Amino acid sequence: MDLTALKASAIQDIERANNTQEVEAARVKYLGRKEGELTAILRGLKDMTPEEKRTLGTAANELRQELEALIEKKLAAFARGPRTRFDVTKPGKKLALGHAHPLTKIDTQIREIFSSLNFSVVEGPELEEERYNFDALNIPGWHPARDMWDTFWVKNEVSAKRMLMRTHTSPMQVRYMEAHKAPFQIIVPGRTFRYEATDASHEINFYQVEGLVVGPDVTLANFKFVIEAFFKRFFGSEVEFRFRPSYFPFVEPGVEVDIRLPGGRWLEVMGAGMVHRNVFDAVKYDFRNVQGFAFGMGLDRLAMIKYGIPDIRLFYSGDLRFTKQF
Ligand code: FA5
Repeated sequence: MDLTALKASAIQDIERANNTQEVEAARVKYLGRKEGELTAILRGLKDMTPEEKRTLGTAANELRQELEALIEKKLAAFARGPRTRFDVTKPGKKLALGHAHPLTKIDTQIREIFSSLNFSVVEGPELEEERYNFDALNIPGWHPARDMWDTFWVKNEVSAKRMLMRTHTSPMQVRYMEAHKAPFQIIVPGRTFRYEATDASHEINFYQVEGLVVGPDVTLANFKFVIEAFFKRFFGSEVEFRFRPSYFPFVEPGVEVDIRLPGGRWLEVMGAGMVHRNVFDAVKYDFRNVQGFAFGMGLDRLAMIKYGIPDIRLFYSGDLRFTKQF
């Protein structure tokens, strides 16, 4: 068989192969070591004249390379699998978009409202030193008020400082005043931790938003104005809330704020009061020149009221049937 005819038939066989076995059969037929047709030609070269060897030999070797490349390409195409065809007339498929968790939404709204009231938003560490969470807030080690915050203590293997997961966002009051001069107004949203039994309105891990306003003439009336403006923006003008006298070591006087639920029941949402002079002493502010109010609200509780969620534990259940409703 001459080389031109062999080439034509080999290319045809390879191209027409429908699967890897057929490609392999074509390879054996032309390039097989024993019976391959092209192999036979190449083997026959040794009996030819130098002139024939040069012309036929070159052409035969080129053809062998060509066929090998073709076979490789064909095999690669089979490995890739069949080509998919698209039906351009099919209707589009809706993408399943994720969305923010209800607590994230509430967090965003709170930041926006306070920013519009000219507050700065700052954040602090979740792993905290005993001094910031307690001592500098007028709660020394012997103080019975420490029992108000059941604490997750954390073993400290690098220094003698006692460490804990912050039980409230109030430590950031101290950190901020240590690093800044008055006047200022800040909020501190953040995660907090308490070693306590859970129920419908208590979690071991929840969120608070601390507020602190310090300046020369700040009064509790200013707090009342700010918090009323916040509630009205957050819940709407119908919201009902009340102040109750309360006690926190780092404020004097202290109050708690409740919000009326649809059923008529009151739910406590925050503690607040005028910054205690011992706290100003701890951060080296002169209590004769500045006053301040501070508050700490439960973000989860605000979310529960706003969305009518009966149990705080639902937020942390990881159940998409719950999360998707918001
Ligand atoms: C405090 O944590 C004070 N740091 C608040 C404060 C700040 C007072 C500044 C004065 C000045 P309390 O433990 O009451 O206070 O918590 C504040 C709010 O956090 C509560 O009103 C409640 O809304 C929320 N909260 C407290 N414990 C939990 C809990 N286990 N689960 C969910 N929310 C909680």
